[in-house]
Amino acid sequence: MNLIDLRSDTITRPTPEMRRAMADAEVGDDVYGEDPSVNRLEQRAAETTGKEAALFVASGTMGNTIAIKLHTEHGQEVVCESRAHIFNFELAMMGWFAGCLARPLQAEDGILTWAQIRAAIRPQSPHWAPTGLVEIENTNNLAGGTVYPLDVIREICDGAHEIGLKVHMDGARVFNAAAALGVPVSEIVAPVDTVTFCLSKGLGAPVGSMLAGTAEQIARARHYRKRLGGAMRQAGVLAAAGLIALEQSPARLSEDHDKARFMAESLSKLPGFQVDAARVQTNIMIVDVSGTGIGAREFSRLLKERGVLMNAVNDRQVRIVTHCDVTREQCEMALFTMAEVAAETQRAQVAVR
Ligand code: TLP
Repeated sequence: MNLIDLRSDTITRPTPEMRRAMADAEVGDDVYGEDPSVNRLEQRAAETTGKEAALFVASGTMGNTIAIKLHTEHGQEVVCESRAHIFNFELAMMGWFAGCLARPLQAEDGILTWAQIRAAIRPQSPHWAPTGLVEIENTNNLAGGTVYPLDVIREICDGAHEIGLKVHMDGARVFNAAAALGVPVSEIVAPVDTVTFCLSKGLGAPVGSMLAGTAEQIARARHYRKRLGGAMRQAGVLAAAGLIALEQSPARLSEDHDKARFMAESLSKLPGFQVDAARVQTNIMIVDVSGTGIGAREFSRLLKERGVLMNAVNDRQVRIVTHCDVTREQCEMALFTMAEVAAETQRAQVAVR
């Protein structure tokens, strides 16, 4: 069966051009700083983000883990949004590696404001752990790929910097944010201290993420990467694909956003589904399927039987992610299958009654 995979943009496969570049990559030992492809990728990532330096890391999780360690001391708190990847999906690495505790805040659409963050910052006290870092996720994955407005990022960073706090952006999908806003990534990340972005999601590379910041921070980050077992040798084989992803893929991300908007608009008109299409800004949407009369996990299972994959994120909602390896026709097929499952479950319920 030809599966239509809407589980994540992480499932994208390298393009033929990426595979060719991987085969032909110039390589060396990156632990000696001698891999020309890795060096080129790190330089291009620094230029693209407008930061002094960048580091190639194995994953977004590794990039975020290192960033948190860079900015904090053991026993501090990291302020983040309640749906943040660092809080929910990184195996408590901020506790395990950096000795920090999350201070999660709930935000409408997953977009924090400075006013909210300021209220959560711990003043000096014999009872409270001091705040060590502010983290913002852009786009906010589980809030449905929502995008931080530029002025909100600026205000958060100005406020945090004024009281001596650093801001890290988990920009796993910051290129999607840039495509949605129509601005370069460098403009989005200019006020933040460090940013992680992923080559292996919407940009389509097989492996890897980048962490960007000052030269001093990235030099320290190199030590932490080694400690995490992330110092790779002839990693240029991977970096070569990453370079193509960085240069070529951002221009096509708006196609993924169009496919997502199309799906959201169609779903908002289908009985049994709830999604606010106007809020779908990028390639992710969270859809409430409880109106079909079955839970999200069962819904996802029934879809899978019919060749469509999407993940349940809780009992009521599924997440749909569009990407370069799913066509508009496949999105239409997926909609058709979703409508079919909803109609069948409704018919079954009427029959039981
Ligand atoms: N997200 C994955 C899953 O882990 C949920 C996905 O399918 O979306 N930050 C953000 C905002 C992410 O969405 C992810 C991955 C990461 C970091 C971690 O990246 P990796 O998987 O490379 O460690």
